[in-house]
Amino acid sequence: MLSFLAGCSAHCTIESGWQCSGATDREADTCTVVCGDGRQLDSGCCEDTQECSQECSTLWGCDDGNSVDGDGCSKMCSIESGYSCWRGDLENYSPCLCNRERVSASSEHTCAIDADARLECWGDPENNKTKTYLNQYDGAYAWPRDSWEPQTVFTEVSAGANHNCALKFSGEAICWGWLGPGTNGDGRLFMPPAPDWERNSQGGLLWGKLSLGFAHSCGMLNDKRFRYRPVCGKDQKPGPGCPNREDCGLQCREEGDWAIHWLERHPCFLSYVDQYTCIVPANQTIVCWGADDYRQIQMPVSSNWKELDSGWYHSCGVLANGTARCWGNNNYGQATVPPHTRQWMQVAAGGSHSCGVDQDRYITCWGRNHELQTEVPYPNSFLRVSTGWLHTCAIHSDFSLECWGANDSGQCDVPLQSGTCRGGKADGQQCTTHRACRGGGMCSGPRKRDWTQVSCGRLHTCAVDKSDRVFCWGSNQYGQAALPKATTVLLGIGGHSDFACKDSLSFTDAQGFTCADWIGTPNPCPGDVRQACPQACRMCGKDKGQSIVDSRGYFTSPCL
Ligand SMILES: [Ca+2]
Repeated sequence: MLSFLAGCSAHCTIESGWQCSGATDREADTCTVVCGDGRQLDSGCCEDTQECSQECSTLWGCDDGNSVDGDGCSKMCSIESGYSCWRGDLENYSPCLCNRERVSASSEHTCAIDADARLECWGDPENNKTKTYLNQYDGAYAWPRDSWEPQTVFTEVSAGANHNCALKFSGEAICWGWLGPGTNGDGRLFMPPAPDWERNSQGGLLWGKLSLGFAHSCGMLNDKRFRYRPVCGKDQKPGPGCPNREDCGLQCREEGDWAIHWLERHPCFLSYVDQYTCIVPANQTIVCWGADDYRQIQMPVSSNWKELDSGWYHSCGVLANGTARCWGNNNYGQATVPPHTRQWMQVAAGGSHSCGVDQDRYITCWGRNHELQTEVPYPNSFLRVSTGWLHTCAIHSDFSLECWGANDSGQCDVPLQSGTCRGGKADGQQCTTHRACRGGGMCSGPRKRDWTQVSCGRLHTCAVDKSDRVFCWGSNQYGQAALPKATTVLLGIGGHSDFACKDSLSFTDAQGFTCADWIGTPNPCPGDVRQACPQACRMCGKDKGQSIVDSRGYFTSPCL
């Protein structure tokens, strides 16, 4: 028979990495890729025909060499929610990394989610930007003003130059810090609120990701309750963020439903549409607010984003189809994504440069290069990249960390595992960086190969390792690289680091009970659930398979 079956060689033997079965007298075997063997086969088996390319495209996923759920790559070899996974190769299993920004390094301060899933910020305290006891907070500098509760559980935080926004587990967001110049500020704190009636009943809009620039803020909506699409405002002229009225779509709500301060500042706004009467595309919409002096809040109109990152005066995103777009200041070409034949996985926006990682793990950087911040080192094989003011750091495929560009404050001096100085002024002393071995000495410590997240600030860098420890290095002029004691161990939600990456906290335990960790408001328990439920913050459904978390991530049953 003249057909080529993927997985079956020309000599009718089963090719390595495949399993074939089901043959009858009339039909050939069906072959599938073995899942869990750590090998992820690509389309090399059948690149000749159209049929084959379709078949092989379904192989996209992951294979991390195990049959365990919850590590980013499921036992069915599909990528789990909250993770990015890359193709494995002959030498490496498919690597996966959590998408959440659990530490965020900015200009003169740093914020992180601590072991109790609470906010922790350190560094320059000016403009209240390191304040995190939100229940005691002066509400004039916080938005929304009525949603700051002491027991809130956070999953992600992003630090701008003088303001921050953080994501609650519920998906709602808060922003605080400096309002910006002028009596009413520049709107950097004021994310678009949900329409009034919705806010009263169920809280604000739900977000999947937040990323802040110097004085602007961007968020990626992830709200399954309703759908949104960009529409032009009543008196708005088509502009960069709002190409033309025809593209702006059906407007199903009156403009007055939206907060005026946000609407006035934006060339486009999101129409709140009734999911039963309006047919609209799937929703992953980026919305930006705040300073617009470089058009950095005029994001391209799309409802199909998958990644977002903000630099100082520009922002970038990746669309679901793998193309990348940047907007805002482009004085060094930092907002002009170079032509690329491969799909982008992630794009990072920095001071005046940007970098992207593609599906083949190559990093490409563009924009300002006077400190060699766009010169990607060899071997070019990376999983995730972060761009700072004048430097760049990226997690290598072996989970080591590489930094390049300006190193005037030691922001590229990645900590090593403990070693001793060889040569230099500190010869023989213990060290974790080459810099500590002053006078040309080298630290003997081996590279750490367990980094899971990195965030580049202006003159400092912070990163998280697989043990959920936060490390910061570089300039400590404002204390921005000096960790508060409580943050040296960062465990994520409810003390379960496994959950930090996930959109949903429900899981099935060894006894077959569906369990969930406590999540944000509205709190189903009277007061703090940690007091109301003595068994820490974990609760389990009584019946096997019972879900106690609804689609918004709220508990549907009271404390047990
Ligand atoms: Ca796995």
